[in-house]
Amino acid sequence: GKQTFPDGFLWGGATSAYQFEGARDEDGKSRSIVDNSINAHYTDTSITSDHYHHWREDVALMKELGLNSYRFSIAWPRIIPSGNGATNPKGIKFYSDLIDALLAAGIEPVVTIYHFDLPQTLQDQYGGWRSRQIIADFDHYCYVLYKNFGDRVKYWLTINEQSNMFALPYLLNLSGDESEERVKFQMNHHMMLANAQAIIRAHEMMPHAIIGPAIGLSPYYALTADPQDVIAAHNATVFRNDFFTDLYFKGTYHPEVMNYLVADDLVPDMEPNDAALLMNPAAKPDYLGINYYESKTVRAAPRDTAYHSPAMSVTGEDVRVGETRPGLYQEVANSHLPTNEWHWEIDPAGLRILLHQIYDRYGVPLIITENGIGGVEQLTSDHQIHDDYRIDFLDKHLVELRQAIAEGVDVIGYEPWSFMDLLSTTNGFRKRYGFVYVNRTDEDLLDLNRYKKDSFYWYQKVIETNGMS
Ligand code: BGP
Repeated sequence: GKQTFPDGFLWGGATSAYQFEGARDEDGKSRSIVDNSINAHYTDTSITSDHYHHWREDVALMKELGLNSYRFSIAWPRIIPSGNGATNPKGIKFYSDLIDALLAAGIEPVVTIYHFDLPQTLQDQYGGWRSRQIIADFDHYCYVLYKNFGDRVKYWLTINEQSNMFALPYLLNLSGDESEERVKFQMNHHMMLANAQAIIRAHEMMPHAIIGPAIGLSPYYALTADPQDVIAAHNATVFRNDFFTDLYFKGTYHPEVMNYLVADDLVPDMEPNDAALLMNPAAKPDYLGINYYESKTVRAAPRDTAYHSPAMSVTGEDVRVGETRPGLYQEVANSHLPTNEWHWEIDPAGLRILLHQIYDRYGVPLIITENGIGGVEQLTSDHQIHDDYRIDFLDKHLVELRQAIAEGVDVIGYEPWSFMDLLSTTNGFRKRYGFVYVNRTDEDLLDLNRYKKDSFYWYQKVIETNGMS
């Protein structure tokens, strides 16, 4: 018969605070930069799935689904509304109650510390991640979390998808213009230092904690066997993957990226102790969270090709433009792969390829912190969602995941995006990812009732059999 997954494998589902909780302005919470900037085209950000008021019911659904883990994020502006001042007791209580309910249901919390939702006040005060001041403020926020939840939370994720600040600049109040390249590398440098400090402090305060970043990664393929295209795939891998993961695990700037930064006058300002902090063995992540949605394909890009940021449109229409770094690579479509409704390429084998690449390079445990497919869905008159396309997508990815594990890659868990429908970062409620449907549209809140989709029953079986089905 088929192999199963390792004993103790974490079966979960993922969400993030600003996409799921709602209660944007309630109980002392202040606004984050994404509350204010995301999805103005579609829907407001005030209610989303209203998890803040439905959390007991939502945890009961997790239990019914059979989850033994659940990835969610804590909203910094709910915990410390001023960004760097007093702690909000109501914010602490919300997450404390949630964590207790999860543990009582046999569900291990996997907590993301930062999922795009920087307090707006820090953006206004000093430019947020542009300033070194953010490192101390982030450290204080981490201290508050560890102190309040460290006794009960074992699995921590520092910063979600730092790599996507280059792909989705509006997550950081940036425009994606080439003139912002330097500031992006500067922000990235500050995030790396904040990440290192968060890990050191976690190891000091919570000796049993397991902590690391969650990053969005794709394997990069060459469009053809022309060696110039193969080099382009290497370049893209270095710039979009290894650059970030080397800083996390080796504490050093990849030399090819550094050469490029020097040549283009993009080297971030650094202080003398930065290198020691990044290379401190106590700052090394215990594991790496990987968000995987698709592979990418590139070809050579001559020096005189126009620069293009990988920014995806927030209007959600078919306007994805391939990222182009002149002289290095240009992203193009892969004719071998089917696509979803938003032209994201569907590539289950890409997950296995990526896992091998990362595991070969760092040899650390990995956890899939996101994987999934979004689609437009319509509730039937008897409250069903027949999401066969999601079952097919997830099933094929699990086959590849299981094979990667059989081939020796150490993967400890799978947290598909998303446990329940929530606000899509790029497409509002038009694009749904959940195992559970939330009855609302972008325009109309309806009743916010929860309905189990066909994929809910499928995933329940998967978990019951430890991945056999
Ligand atoms: C990742 C984010 C998630 C989630 C997911 C789906 O980049 O970490 O927050 O939104 O992508 O993306 P989207 O909502 O744009 O389809």
